[in-house]
Amino acid sequence: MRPPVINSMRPWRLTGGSSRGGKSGGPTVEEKAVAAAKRLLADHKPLGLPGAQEKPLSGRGKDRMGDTQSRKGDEPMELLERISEELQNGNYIDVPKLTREALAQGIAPAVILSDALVAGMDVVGEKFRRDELFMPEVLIAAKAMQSAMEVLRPKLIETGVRTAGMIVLGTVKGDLHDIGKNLVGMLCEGTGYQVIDLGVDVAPERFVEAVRTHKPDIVGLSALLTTTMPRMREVIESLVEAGLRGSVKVMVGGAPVTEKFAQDIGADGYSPDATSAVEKARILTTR
Ligand code: B12
Repeated sequence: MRPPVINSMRPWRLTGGSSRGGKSGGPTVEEKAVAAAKRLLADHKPLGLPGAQEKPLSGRGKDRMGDTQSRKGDEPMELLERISEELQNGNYIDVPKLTREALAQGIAPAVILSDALVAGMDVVGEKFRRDELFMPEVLIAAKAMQSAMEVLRPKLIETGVRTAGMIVLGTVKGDLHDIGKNLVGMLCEGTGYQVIDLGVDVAPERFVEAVRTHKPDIVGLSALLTTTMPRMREVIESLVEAGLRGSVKVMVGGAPVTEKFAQDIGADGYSPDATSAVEKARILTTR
């Protein structure tokens, strides 16, 4: 069972904090939905439903936990498909287990990453784009991806698999919104990028310092407030002043940010959502 408030709308598309419910003094629908998504990310707990603490949400309200235990004798392809499927279900408990099993079967880490995890996340991204999945479901799938990445990361490093590139990510100074940024970070990480997350309220000097230290391919800037959007321009100007602008691509995003704004401030790329942010990152890092 799921709380209807989560599945009945896409809260980030609403405008105005009092569009539903807020007038009574209680939290608005947006606040509740976002708080639930944040809880999921912070605690690995599925929406705080009574009796559901041990289990993640699975696809379309159906509890699939019972049939996801490791089965002996899975063929490698079948196992990869199961990982992909469980990732799409947001099964963050079994996805890392199955990933371990795939490694134990001798499947190459890079194959698990591309054919199971990234393949699953691609489906999630596509369904999200078509409004068939909602933000909390995407966040749980991303969490499943993160859990599997924790298993895979050391193996990928061991086997010398090159990452797709490095991204330094942060929400600009004065802005505390980080849900969208985190989603972008997770999907980028899930598709092979090394992500260094500087957090929220990040001053231009910190972005500059991080570029100097880590030499990333991309700096990703997030802003959710019209009042903090100008900080993005300041970051770019600071990179120019530090003589680092030529060495790094700048990608910007956040609800009020537009393609035109990105061009005006001299950014290299803009994306309206996490899925297209990954595509944009790929374009920027293969140029
Ligand atoms: C949650 C929320 C909060 C939470 C933030 C919690 C957190 N940890 O993030 C809290 C309660 C703290 C908060 C505070 C405030 N908020 Co607020 N908040 C929201 C809310 C409801 C949802 C934002 C969200 O998470 N959306 C979901 C994510 C997934 O979407 P997203 O952030 O847009 O990210 C996607 C894309 O934009 C893109 N993206 C994002 N970042 C990046 C980066 C890159 C590089 C790329 C490529 C793409 C990209 O990909 C993401 C994933 O698809 C919005 C309303 C709304 N419906 O958007 C208001 C909203 C953003 N807040 C608003 C305001 C005014 C405030 C406050 C000033 C309120 C106040 N008076 O105190 C404060 C400011 C605090 C501060 N200094 O930052 C306004 C902004 C208005 C404006 N035009 O500036 C909004 C629009 C509400 C409204 N309609 O009035 N808020």
